[in-house]
Amino acid sequence: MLLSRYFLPVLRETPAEAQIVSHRLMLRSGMIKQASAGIYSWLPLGYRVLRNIERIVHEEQARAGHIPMLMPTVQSADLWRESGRYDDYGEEMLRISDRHGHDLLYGPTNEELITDIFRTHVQSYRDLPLTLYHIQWKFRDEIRPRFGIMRGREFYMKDGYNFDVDREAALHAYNRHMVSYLRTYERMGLQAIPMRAASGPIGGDDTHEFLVLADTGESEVFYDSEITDLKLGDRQLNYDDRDECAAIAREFTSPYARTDETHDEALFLNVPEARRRTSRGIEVGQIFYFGTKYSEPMGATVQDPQGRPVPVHMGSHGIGVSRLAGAIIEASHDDDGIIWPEEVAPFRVGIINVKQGDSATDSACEALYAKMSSAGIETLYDDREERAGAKFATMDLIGLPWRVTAGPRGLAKGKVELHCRRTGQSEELDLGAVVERMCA
Ligand code: P5A
Repeated sequence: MLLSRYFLPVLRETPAEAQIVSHRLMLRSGMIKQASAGIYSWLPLGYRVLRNIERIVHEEQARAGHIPMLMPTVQSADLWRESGRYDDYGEEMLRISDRHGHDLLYGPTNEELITDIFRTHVQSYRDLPLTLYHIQWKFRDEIRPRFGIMRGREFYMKDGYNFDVDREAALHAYNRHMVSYLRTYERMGLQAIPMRAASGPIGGDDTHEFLVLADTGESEVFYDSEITDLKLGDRQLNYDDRDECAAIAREFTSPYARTDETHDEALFLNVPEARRRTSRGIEVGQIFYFGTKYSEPMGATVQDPQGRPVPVHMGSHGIGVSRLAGAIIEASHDDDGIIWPEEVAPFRVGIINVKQGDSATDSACEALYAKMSSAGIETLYDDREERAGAKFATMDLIGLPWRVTAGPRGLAKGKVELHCRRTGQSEELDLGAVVERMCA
């Protein structure tokens, strides 16, 4: 992408309304713009990040055997009356009525809608296990939307729903989601710690939230520092293996880790004092097992092997896709701007032409840009008539992992500078070796 033709409305001033660093940096780097309270437009740079986060979520869901689909944002109130949640959900639900006077709502979550799809099409235990998911906008009329997209009213969520013949099978789905979520967050460069939590309006007793530690997080958390040493890494996983998933879930949930909602001081005191930590965290996901809470009132049954109708056991699993963009920035930035992990970066490489208008420099940059693009490397070429200093500041702010700087002095020797945003290290490189180096 040529920056001269892109839409990157970078702000020089720090917007006064932004209280936390991720919100400030998202506004300054032209990623988002508030449309109204808690509702945001994703400008081109932010949209690229959102798509990358979404892609990682899809890839990891596919690996776990979960099936993508798409449900609407607007739902009928009647389904929610069947489960009893239409009244229970309270003021967070945005209620709408259409021209015929039918009650509709903008979905805050989709347990009812998916249960209706299931009961219409699935009748036998032979069709189980089944896990369906989608990534779709949600609306919750939060009393205090804040921190930009971190606590929005409209936000983008991956929500998945498992259907299983009994509790055992459903608990495997729970563990499988836990493992696949750990992997999803690690790919985004995040450590998200599963913590025993409260289930709120979704229901059920078994639930874990995934928290990224950050001073600006909204939840107070209590944990054993040992848990921060755990990493899934590149273990080979068989998601169908119940014991393997259960063992990993046990490994990651054995050290004490709870949010303030479930914190138990007596249990916490069993953790050796030197390892006791109190901190804050950003909730980037939550998984639930709630058994037959929806299937029973809504009549979602399957025939068991003896031919008897039994309500299916269900759970639901959510990832805050839009919130993750902010959480990643909270976890990865410096005074100059964002430091994107490779997999979510809006572009992998930025090229800076320090002497725009100098024909030799221009043509070297253009040739490099063309070569990078044809090698499939997502590249943003700053070809604007701007001071070099301003170009560097913009690149640092938007946080691309790599920067190639080309100027007449280096090019006279056939050299450019390659700079790594994360380590801050630079090296001189032959112009002809850049693409190979980026593909290594
Ligand atoms: C699980 C999927 C659910 O809604 N039903 C379907 C279950 N869970 S949840 O914990 O309430 O939400 C899942 C994740 O969505 C993110 N999230 C938000 N992100 C931005 N702004 C909000 N107002 C907001 N509310 C929830 C969180 O990451 C949460 O873990």
